[in-house]
Amino acid sequence: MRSKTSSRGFGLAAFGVAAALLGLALAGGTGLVRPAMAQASAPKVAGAWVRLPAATGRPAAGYLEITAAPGDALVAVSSPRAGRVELHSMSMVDGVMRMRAESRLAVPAAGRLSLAPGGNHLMLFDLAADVKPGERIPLKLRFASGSELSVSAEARTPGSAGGHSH
Ligand SMILES: [Cu+2]
Repeated sequence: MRSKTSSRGFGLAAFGVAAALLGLALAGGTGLVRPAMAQASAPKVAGAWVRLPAATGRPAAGYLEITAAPGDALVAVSSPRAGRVELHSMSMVDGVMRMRAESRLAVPAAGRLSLAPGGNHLMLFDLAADVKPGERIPLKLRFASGSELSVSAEARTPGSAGGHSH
């Protein structure tokens, strides 16, 4: 009699656990969880700025901080204020810093891709002649993951920090 009661109690407890697990499984299956995860890996950009060229007709350099999922990559940038935008990397070749056009700039494992003076940067060619310091230059970024992001970069005078010559 006693053992029968306790086994019934155990049966109810087991049912409770199964129901809780089922509840978790259902919660995981709803769309409630997924947008939050997608948002965590969606690219974000901070501190975008463009250093205007010292002479008209020369390209401008663009810098920004990207936070995105490791393994994702910046693959294209366009701007209504520039004829074309290239992705450039910098590396030391025979003791001289050289820049090179890249088809993609990969997001490192830490999830942070930094485009800064002396390193990776954007190169804006055929800049509109009337771009002035202080203007916000719209940039559209496209990532390997398919994400697209529109940001604006503040145009700064040619003398702004970070030497860069072409
Ligand atoms: Cu460059």
